[in-house]
Amino acid sequence: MIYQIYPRSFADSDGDGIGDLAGIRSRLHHLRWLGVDGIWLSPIYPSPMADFGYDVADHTDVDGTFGDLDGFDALLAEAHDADLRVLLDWVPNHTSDQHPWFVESRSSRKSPRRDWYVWRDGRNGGPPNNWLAAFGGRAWALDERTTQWYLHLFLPEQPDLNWSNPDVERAMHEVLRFWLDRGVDGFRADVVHLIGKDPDLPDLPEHLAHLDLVGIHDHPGTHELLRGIRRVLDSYPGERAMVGEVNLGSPALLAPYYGAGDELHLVFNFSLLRAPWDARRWAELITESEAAIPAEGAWPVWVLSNHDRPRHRSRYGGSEARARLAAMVLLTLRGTPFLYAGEELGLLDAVVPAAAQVDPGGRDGCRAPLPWSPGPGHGWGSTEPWLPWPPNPEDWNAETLRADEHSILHLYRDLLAARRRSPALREGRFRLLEAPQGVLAYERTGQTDTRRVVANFSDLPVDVGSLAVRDWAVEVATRRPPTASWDGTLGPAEGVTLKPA
Ligand code: ISL
Repeated sequence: MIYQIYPRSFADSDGDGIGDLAGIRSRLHHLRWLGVDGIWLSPIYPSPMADFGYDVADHTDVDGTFGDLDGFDALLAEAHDADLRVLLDWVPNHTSDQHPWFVESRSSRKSPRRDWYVWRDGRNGGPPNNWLAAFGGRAWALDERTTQWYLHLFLPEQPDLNWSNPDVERAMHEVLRFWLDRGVDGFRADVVHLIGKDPDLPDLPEHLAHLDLVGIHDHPGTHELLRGIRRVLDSYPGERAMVGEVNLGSPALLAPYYGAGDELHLVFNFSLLRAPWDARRWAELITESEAAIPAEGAWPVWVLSNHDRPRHRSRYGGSEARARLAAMVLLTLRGTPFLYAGEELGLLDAVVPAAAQVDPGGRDGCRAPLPWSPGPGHGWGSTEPWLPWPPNPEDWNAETLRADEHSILHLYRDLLAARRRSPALREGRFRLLEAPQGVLAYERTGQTDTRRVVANFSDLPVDVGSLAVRDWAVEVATRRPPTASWDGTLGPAEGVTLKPA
């Protein structure tokens, strides 16, 4: 299980209201106690923060807001001592417009780095093609001085790199080596499916022209680039992994990004993150994913929340019961679950008043700071962090939840412990079970053990006794305290993980 840390919002060591690396170090014990295997840090590099770090101005240093390289080395060493792997965010598709590469590239049409980015002449006085940017507007900006347009699939402050230039490929491999040499265990690769592009940059057909490229771009040229990236990782000792963000619609479109075991190690599957609260829909998506990413081939990834979407508890109408049930499913499916910091605390999105909004993508709510304790400052040493607290931090904070063994935090911990104990939950095969309406049920079978998960998504109590009473005992229940002897009914939004009696 990998735990995503959004460094600005995780923990603050110096009271400036922005999280930092020393803050993360001071909270590693929380992750160890919870049962995390590894952490992924959203970008920590020097950045003008137009997209809060996804606009990288220097790939091989740490932004002063977060600390410095020595602080990073210390964090890495402490994480490794605590048996935690460390993945960094690698942003290969674009840089900041303040990156020296781009400053040089835009300086003149003759610049030796001109071709490091995607420059084109305009068409009929307008941009070179009809592409749109992810944060609104067209995907091209005109550089007045050199009278050419550059491509930016995100903000104008995030020009796209030109990966068809071998010098760019080499330079970005060097970035990987810089951090691999320091000992990192791998990377989460930001929108990595965007790096291969048709050099003709053709218009999108009219029926797609209202969409930005992020959800639809699927160019075959990317795969050769991924194999090159994989070779860099494979040249290092130990296990180094690359998990790629590939934002394509259906699980079937993700499978090719694993290659023949020679591209990405893991590919995010956002199908549940995008799904409504509906047992049948979840069953369909899980079945589709199982078919697309079969046990013999690759290893799936599951995720319900991240720094780009409203938190899942907020998406499910704020219900704690649903958040608990979702956690049970997330942590018992076949694959590697990714947790977004704070979901183990059952956090809701913060309500961010218009005047306090800072993200160009409207994603501030899910990026609210994590409350660590009750009382002023909630462990941040500052009463005014960079974004408002999530709702009711007096109750919804790590310290208070940890003191209550029936809290959602303990449920996450118990589920992770159950996963660690059971080869079936860790690596067993997956089989969907027939279940009453509104119920998602499945079995996981390993070499030596079996588990069943029965999850009632509906708002009514359901009798699932035929699936689950005889021969089965409750191992983990989302309801706390669990009823002493289970009678085979599940209340609204309740679930159980069962083991053979
Ligand atoms: O944020 C989104 C929707 O709310 C997505 O469309 C997002 O832009 C997409 O998932 C790509 O995300 C990644 O790259 C972006 C960065 O802003 C995101 O934070 C990152 O996760 C550009 O680097």
